[in-house]
Amino acid sequence: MTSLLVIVVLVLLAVAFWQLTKIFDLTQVGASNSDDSQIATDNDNNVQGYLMFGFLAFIYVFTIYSLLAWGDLPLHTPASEHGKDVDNLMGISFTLIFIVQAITQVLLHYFAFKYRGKKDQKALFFADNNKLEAVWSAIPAVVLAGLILYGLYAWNNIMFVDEDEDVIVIELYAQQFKWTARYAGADNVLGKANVRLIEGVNALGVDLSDPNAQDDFVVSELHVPKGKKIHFKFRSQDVLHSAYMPHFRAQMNCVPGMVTEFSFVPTYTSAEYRELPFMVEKIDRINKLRAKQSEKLVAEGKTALDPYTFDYLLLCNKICGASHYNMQMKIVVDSPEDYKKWLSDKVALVKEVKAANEPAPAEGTSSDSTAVVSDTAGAKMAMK
Ligand SMILES: [Cu+2]
Repeated sequence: MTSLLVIVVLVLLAVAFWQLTKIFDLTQVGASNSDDSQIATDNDNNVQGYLMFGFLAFIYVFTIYSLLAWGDLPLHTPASEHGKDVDNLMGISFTLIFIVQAITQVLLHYFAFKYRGKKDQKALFFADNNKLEAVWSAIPAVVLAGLILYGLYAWNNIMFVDEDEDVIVIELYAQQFKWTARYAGADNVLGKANVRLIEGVNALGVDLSDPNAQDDFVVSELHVPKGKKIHFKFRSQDVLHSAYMPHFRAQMNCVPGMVTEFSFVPTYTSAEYRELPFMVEKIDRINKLRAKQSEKLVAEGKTALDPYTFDYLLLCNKICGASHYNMQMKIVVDSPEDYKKWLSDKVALVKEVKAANEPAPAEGTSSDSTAVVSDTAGAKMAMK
């Protein structure tokens, strides 16, 4: 709010200054040897020409400064098998953009300077040149076609899931504003689900009568084993969400009424990723900032900040409502042994629902409002 006020004040000051100069100009009317002509002189054109060069220098200095100051902020080593393909594609695209922009900006500013206005200079009438147009159309067409073909090839490789392949099937369920994960269990097939079946503990609307649903279980922290292909199926309860797992270079929209998919193989456990040199450095840097901030907080009598530890995250990458920014779930990549251990104490959703419903004989009054339904389920659980 303060910054907005500052901007408003600055704009008003600029307007006031501009009006003052106009008044000043008007007071000079009629004064001898004053040049109030609206036509640019050679001197004006020279100034504008050199300003073009100044702006060119500004673009380059700012680009170099940005690279030096913030160049280490983007995501580093990918934590999935296909991640390097995405990074390659990104790297090639950025290199091309960088080279093309470096050349075209120099040309643009140089020609603006070279052909700046001069007294008595006449513009040359130049209709067209077919050869020139063919060259500058063909080069971008060939380069872009190459990029697009490579991109399609990479995307098809990433999205291909062999039906017979040994994968772990997990459903990621999006709703305002949280994620829930449903594991397909021992049969590795998710039971059917429908938003109309949402009731109490069964917050994902799983069809509990479906044989495939009998071993499905639901968790609020995603665990996956390293080195195994995970086949995610996404659903959304309400609006468009987007499941974004930046460290795995994975993103897929979650669309109400349909199931979308994405699969990848994690290549580093959470513990291994924390030990990568760039991550050790990053954690260190963040913790130094936090320590500094904590000192300030403690001096003010507030609680100090917790030290930061790295965790993989599943984020929402579609602005889906007021708490969108906080729609996230922790992802833990375990070693295969740890994953097995984690799996061992998971209770099937069917059992959970049964346990929640046991002491309530007067059932069957379903309501359209899930909030009301879950309240009664909560009450039922409390009664137990
Ligand atoms: Cu969302």
